[in-house]
Amino acid sequence: MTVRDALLVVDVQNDFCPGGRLAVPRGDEVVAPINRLVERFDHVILTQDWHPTGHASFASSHQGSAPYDTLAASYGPQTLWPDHCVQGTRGAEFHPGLVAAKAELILRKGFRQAVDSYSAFFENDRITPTGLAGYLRERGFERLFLAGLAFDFCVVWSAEDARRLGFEVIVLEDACRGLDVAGSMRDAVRRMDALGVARTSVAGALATFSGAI
Ligand code: VGL
Ligand code: ZN
Repeated sequence: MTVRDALLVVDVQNDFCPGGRLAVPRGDEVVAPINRLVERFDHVILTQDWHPTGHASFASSHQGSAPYDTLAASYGPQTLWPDHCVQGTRGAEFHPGLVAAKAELILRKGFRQAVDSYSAFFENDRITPTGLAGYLRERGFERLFLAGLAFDFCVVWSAEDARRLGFEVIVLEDACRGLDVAGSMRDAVRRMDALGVARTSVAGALATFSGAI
């Protein structure tokens, strides 16, 4: 590990864990490996899905729509979800087991009523930046390690954008879990491979840190 490395922990929130409103199967299993990573990294950034009530990504906001339907939003196709991660609710809080105290930045996303934001870098209109790229560049980070939920939505979208923005990206696969909606897991792996997003295990990454790099 070098001073140019940062750990980006994506959306480890109650609503994405079993019992939550948009539960990722076995989503809570990412907490233990992520805590091991947090202990080893000098720089930790967390993202938090953070929607207002009645957000445009909620199926409940569109009459006649059901969760997992696709809606034609002004900016393109948008999957509709159960209400989740509503600002200020327990579901939007980080999983209570996550060691969040060390984070130097908590980046909230999806707070604009009409636009969703899977990626930590750009909203789903693909134009509006969240400011994270500027933050990372100004701090001198060049290599990002990603973990969290959901592998096939917010993790892959963030990983792709990070690559396009010129960062080196390593996804820690066993510290992620996915939703697997209509082949989205396989699709996510393909998209990562196509952009040169590296995939490895937590143990594999930590082992390289013990050696000199
Ligand atoms: C996410 C769907 C809707 C995620 C967030 O964190 O992957 N997925 N909002
Ligand atoms: Zn969301």
